[in-house]
Amino acid sequence: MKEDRENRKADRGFWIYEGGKTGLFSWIFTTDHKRIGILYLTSLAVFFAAGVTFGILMRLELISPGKTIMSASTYNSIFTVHGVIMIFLFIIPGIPVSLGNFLLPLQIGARDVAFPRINLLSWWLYIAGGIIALLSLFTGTGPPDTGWTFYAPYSIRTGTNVSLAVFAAFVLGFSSILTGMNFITTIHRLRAPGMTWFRIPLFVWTLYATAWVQILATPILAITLLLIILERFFGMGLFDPAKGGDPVLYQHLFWIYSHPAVYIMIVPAMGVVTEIIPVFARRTVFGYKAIAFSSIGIAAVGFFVWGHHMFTSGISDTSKVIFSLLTFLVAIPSGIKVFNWVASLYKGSIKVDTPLLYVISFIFLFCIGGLTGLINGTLATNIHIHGTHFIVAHFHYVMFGGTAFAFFAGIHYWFPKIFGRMYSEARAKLAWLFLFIGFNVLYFPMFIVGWQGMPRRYYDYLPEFHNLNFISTTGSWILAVGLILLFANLIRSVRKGEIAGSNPWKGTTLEWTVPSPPPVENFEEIPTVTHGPYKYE
Ligand code: HEM
Ligand SMILES: [Cu+2]
Repeated sequence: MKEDRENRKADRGFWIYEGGKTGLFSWIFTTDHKRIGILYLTSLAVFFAAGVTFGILMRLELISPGKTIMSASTYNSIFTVHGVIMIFLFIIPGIPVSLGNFLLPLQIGARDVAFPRINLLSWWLYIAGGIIALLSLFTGTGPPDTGWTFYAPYSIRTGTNVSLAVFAAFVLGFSSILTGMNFITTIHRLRAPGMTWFRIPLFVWTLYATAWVQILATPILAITLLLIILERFFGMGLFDPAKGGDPVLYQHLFWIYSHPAVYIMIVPAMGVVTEIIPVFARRTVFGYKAIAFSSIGIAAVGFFVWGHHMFTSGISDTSKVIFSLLTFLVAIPSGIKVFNWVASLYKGSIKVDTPLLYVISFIFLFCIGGLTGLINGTLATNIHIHGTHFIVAHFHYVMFGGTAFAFFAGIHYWFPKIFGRMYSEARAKLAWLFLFIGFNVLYFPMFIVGWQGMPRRYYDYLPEFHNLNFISTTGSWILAVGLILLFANLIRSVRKGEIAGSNPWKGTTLEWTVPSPPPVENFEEIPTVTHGPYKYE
């Protein structure tokens, strides 16, 4: 009976989440966290595709020295827009607003988030920010060309559309703050009876730590970006040395947000990884409390290391040494997580389905990204590699190889729950293969040319860097094929995939106790929790 109803529901498709309402308005005015999660997932996919397209175009330009397909100023605008889209419209909202929004109430045994209407408002602000960012591309004096970091004094002086782009990031910041506020209140107030703090799934712990960074750090960015707009309109001189201002002050304010922001990007990804490992290793997670506290630890220590972006900006030697030391400290809670993931897999009865394949890739790529982060954080080497493609490779390994690969793991893991259908495992594995090979062929050569001195943010380079750049560009094409295969498989499976049932992976967290897709009210009755998650032995 229950199974039949589930099959009939899945067969009619996921878009009838709210009491059978369909149509555009039932989506853009919904207050259901599940629908809002899917709205975000769809919007993120569109912006990600735009960001990837700009990335591929840059690689095409870099296939050989000299001008290939674009001018130097166009290249400057493209890496700026690529960075702005990927940071503010893909990876910062990323996992929390999509998978987090869909899964958080289900994992803690609640019917929705604490403020459903504010949840919808945060999506509207996200879309508004996205539209303003796109407007900055096609209106006025042309797309911004400062880099996504909007460094002063150039961002004050350049005639391009910096004010609009900065305003877009400002609006997106509020979407992020509202989401953070919503999640913290939900986790504190709406847990099911018996769901004590050490019975919460570890994905929820990472959403909790991330939400605190969102509400504490984002206002700093909001004020800093507003100051750039005021500088451009009124020339107050805060960041302009010609008027007694200090451009290094801008860098401090920008990175006081933007470094903690990298933990908004990576900590939820770590939560997805921790969630998937016990299910595909069929054993409980190693060191629950250590993993929970390491999420908080990373978020907290992450507030004190921003100066490592400024070792060549003329800050004092004392502060350089302190920031370098603190940067090493962040590696400890990250290392605890990696150790516990591997320990949880050890002696498990491993089933290598696509979610685990992306998880294992995450651990491999994140370690390369993390360890090169220690090279960047070391004063002696940083002076040499700052501003080169070594840095570009580093952050793509952590943000793309890390967060995006974990995102792909999470999408495949929770796809049956969200859409009520299975994806094609064979096609998913083929997509993974192209992605993994393409990724390393694309970004690993950048470490080498960067170490040899190739500067970032130039559309041209010296002939001796030609071979490795050619290889890197071909890597971007292999990666693009992988992304197309991944999306094609998932989009096809939404309608044509096999009916999934409520618990295809035999997971033990609460979302697997309800039908797929879940009913509007999530639970017929709010469950009472008597033990922690990941019970296998
Ligand atoms: C197919 C995918 C991608 C390709 C081919 C690509 C390629 C590139 C290249 C070549 C640059 C360096 C430009 C330069 O300094 O000369 C760059 C910069 C950057 N990329 Fe990507 N990227 C991709 C995906 C991503 C993803 C997924 C993210 C983050 C989530 C990301 C974030 C950034 C950022 C923040 C910059 C710095 C932009 C700046 O200098 O202001 N990229 N990318
Ligand atoms: Cu940093």
